[in-house]
Amino acid sequence: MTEQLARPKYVGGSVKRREDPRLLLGRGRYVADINRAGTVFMGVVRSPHAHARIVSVDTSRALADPRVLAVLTWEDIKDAAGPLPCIDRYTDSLPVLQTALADSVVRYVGEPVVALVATTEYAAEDALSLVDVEYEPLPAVVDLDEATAGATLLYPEHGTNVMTTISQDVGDVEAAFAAADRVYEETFTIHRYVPMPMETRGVVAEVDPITERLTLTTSTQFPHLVRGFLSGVLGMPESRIRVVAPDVGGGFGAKCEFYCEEVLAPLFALQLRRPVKWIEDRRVSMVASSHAREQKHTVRVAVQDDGTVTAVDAQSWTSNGAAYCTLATTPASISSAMLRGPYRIPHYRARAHCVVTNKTPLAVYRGAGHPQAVLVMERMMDTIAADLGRDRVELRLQNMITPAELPSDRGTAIVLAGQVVYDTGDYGACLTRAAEMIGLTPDWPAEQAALRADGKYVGIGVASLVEETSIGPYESAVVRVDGAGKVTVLTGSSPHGQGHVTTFSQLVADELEVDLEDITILYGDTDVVADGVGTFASRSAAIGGAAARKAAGVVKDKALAVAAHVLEIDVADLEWRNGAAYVRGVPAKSMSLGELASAATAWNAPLPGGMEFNLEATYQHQAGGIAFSDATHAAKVAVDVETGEVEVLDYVVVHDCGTVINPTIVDGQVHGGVAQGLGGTFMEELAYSADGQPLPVTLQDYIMPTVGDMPWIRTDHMESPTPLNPYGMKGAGEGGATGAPGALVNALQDALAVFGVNLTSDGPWTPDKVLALVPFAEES
Ligand code: MCN
Repeated sequence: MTEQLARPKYVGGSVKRREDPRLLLGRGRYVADINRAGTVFMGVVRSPHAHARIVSVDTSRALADPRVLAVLTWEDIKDAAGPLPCIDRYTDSLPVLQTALADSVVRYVGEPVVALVATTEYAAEDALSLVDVEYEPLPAVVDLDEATAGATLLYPEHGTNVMTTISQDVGDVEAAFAAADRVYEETFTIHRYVPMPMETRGVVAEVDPITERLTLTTSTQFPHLVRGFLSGVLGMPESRIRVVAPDVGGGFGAKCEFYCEEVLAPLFALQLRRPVKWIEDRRVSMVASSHAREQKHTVRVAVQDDGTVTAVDAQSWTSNGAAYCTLATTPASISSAMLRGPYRIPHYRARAHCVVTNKTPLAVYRGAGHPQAVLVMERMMDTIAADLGRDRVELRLQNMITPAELPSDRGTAIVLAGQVVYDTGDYGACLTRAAEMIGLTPDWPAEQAALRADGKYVGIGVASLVEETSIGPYESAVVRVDGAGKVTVLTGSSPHGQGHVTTFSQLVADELEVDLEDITILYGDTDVVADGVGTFASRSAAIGGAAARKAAGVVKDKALAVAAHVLEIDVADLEWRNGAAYVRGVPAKSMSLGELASAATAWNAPLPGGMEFNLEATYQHQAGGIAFSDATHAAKVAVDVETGEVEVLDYVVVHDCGTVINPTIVDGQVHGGVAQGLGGTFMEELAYSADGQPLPVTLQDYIMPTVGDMPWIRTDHMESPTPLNPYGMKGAGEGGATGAPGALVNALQDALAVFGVNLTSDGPWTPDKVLALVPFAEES
């Protein structure tokens, strides 16, 4: 027994975010805040055409401007810079990679064609109009069906616009359909929208005059991967490149991409030996940062009369835009591997086609391919329930995988992540709780009818999901303690809003039993943190956090060994308490973490058994599989049938991300994701004209939700720890975005079902589109 009260644990507590005071007081430091002496500014001439041949490029007028210091065209860079990588290409994917500048053909509006550097930002912007590019327009293909049909080809040499087809085959689909009592078939469209981080992208590239190394400061989610990509593209050893991600004002997937500007600015810096800066404006951000979501799905579902769903046969088409970017096939891969969500459905076939179109390249956005899959499956569950006259919750529960059936190998695979084997969770309990909280009980139809009799069109929708999180391969951490007993943690998980400083401190503080304030978390600089992977796929808590806590555990063991050595007793006679090594039964005899760190330095007594000096440890946590989080979203909406406006009256998320480190942070993650799902469902659309011009290019015509549009979100947590790390955490960063479109569209469907509607799109359900569903709207 210890003499002192046990120290309260931080993990599981709603500790206030440690990073917020600095950010809220305006002391954040983003790429745009970096102003080195002698900085020059990059501008990029972009294609105004969706598809055109470049006939000629004449930079003489720009070069004649005394403020213009250098210009790069394709001819200048073609030998210096290789194609930009796509890391999720399937082995049989056709090679359609981007280059830092277009070679002979442009394939989307916004594609970089020429880059220049001038003395000021204004001069760089002015000089763009001095570059003369002659184009010969080619027919553009923006429609997914037309692109798939292939009458117009983006890469004629491949003879098709379908660059990859991903297959998932589980069980015997043909036999299941032959034996089915009923078959439901539907086609769903999912529109294009964008991640839209508050901070746009930006880079500063500079060459250190002493070491001649290149430093790229960039607003990225994965500085270590950027270092590797840049090394590959420029053929420059990684040891000569330092990548820094300072404060990053959101990424949402758009910044786990490697972009042309991250190659062009370094090329100029190497040439001019001056710091080169580029900051993306919002207009450029909307055409030059990655786009998301756009897919079409056709599904056939085999069902028995008793409600058992036996098989799904799915085809999907993703509008990948003009070329493969860093994470090009992941959305299609995830939506095809995860379509069945929490449901057993023993027989499954999917063919997911990645199709090039004359639009901005499409990549991952919070949830990647999950929100699309959830929308499709959850709409089908409602359709089947309605047709069979079954309760929607009950039908779902009948088909849901139970805890007793876990772990469950689903027979599908996700690119880069591996086999889909659901680990832990109680999907039915999540659904039951969410349905209860929102009021989707057997009494709901009667309540709804009464509201309708009163002229109110109110609907409830649910969407249950299982999502891939915490994918590997590993994350690294270093934990070191100084002579003052203060702890420094280096992590490869480079945050951009998630609150890692707080949650990683909680994990390490609990392991070492020290105060949060004693811990400094460092990240985002490849020279400071030698090794890392990055922040995406809701992986940081489960992989990076586990690595940090493990490293702290190694440090603790080392500290105990040092204490045993100094105190000349057996390590078994020591115990770790309150950040110190205590001799068991002799409370007065102890050594603090600071004393132990001092004792472990080289100028003190040699350590036993060749132990390395200093209280420091490095740990790589390798993910032994995918941790699957789950949730049920439930939304209650009211439709104003006179105006088409939809009000979200109530919103519930019951979420299970394993062991919760910080409930407030997890709630915040869920809320943010729901806001993005709500925006996509009711407002946001990056639409294109038939000839490939993006229609909204400002935030005046691309409508985003504001706080006034947000419902009060009620969350509840369930905790099914994963066995894939010693502490049980799974990912929490994307579940909010993943479930929202499905729940909201199902709620809208429920509200308007009386009109015989069948919603087969994720929206955006703007008032005019909603009004078009109301038969008497025009007459009134
Ligand atoms: N957390 C926790 N308990 C858990 C799981 C997570 O307390 N069981 C905490 C984590 O410690 C972390 C946060 O919740 O502070 C999110 O953790 P995690 O789910 O591991 O996700 P990542 O940190 O890897 O973040 C990536 C994820 C993704 S993929 C997108 S997209 C996204 C997101 O996080 N983009 C964001 N959340 C975002 N939040 C902000 N503010 N900005 C973005 O761009």
